[in-house]
Amino acid sequence: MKKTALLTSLSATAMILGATVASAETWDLPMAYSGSNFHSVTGAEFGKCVTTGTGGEITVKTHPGGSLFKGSEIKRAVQTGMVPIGERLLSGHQNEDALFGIDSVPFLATSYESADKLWNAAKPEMEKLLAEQNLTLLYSVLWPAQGLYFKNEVKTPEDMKGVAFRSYNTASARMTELLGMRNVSIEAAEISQAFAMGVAEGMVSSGATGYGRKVWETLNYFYSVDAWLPRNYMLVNSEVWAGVSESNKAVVKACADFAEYAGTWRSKEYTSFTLQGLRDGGMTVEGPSPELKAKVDEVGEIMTSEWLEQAGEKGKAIVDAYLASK
Ligand code: PCA
Repeated sequence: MKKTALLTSLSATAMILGATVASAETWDLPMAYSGSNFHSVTGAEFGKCVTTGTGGEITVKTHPGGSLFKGSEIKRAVQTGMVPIGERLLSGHQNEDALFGIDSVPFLATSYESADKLWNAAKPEMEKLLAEQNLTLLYSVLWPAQGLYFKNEVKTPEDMKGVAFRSYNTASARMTELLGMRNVSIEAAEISQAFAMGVAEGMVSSGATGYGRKVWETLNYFYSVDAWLPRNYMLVNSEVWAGVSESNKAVVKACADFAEYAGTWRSKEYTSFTLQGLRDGGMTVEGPSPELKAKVDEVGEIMTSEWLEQAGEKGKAIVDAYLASK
């Protein structure tokens, strides 16, 4: 090889290496729930998939347990570009737009099958709303059905009066209030401590969260009312997303599809596994008494009409499409 040809080829190699180094980036990915929670495990696997699939051009670094941003801050952090990507329960932002609470309307969709149908009906509007907020949806995974946790036995609505009850979104807070209890908002990552200190004596949540947080250390009853199945969402900043190469976008999308599938599968498996875990921990796990069920249904009806009023035409169109698909 002639010297000039060698130099040309060396500088071409250097340019390629330089280009590769310049385009390598790290995506810090904040998540609200503890590292052992199945959403966080799914998010971590998604991150590994992206890192490997893009050959390190996008290296995803996960930060579970609210360690980088607290649950309530994650959406804003992604929207404003403080981080490129994040995972969060969107119903936590129902106060911004009622549509974010579509998955937490009591008794509208109480199984995985119906929750999927509701999601299919809601997805186009949700993606539009997210796009207006500089956010692109990558995947979403359901939590198992929500039941009522209490320290003391609850047979009648009277037994709930004045109980300090932990909420995590608009719907859980409103339900607390309508059931005659005192609302205390606490992120899942902090509930074990809150229960231990007596800050709250109950909550509405899934078996998965109660199991993961070992709530049997302070709570004794779980009533499986199946109020709703909320979703966590993996969101990327739309400007960041627009700058991703087509080939890396394809990798990220494939990893997202896989994460949605695997996360949903885990969520389903976890439903009975975690309820058994609560029993093994010493809790009574059963259906609600007829009086409790009647009260919760009544509250559900009030909340459904309130949500429909807040969500207006768009909300009604989604619910109608969902009901027609059932
Ligand atoms: N666990 C989360 C949200 C829904 C759930 O099942 C929590 O309790 O915060």
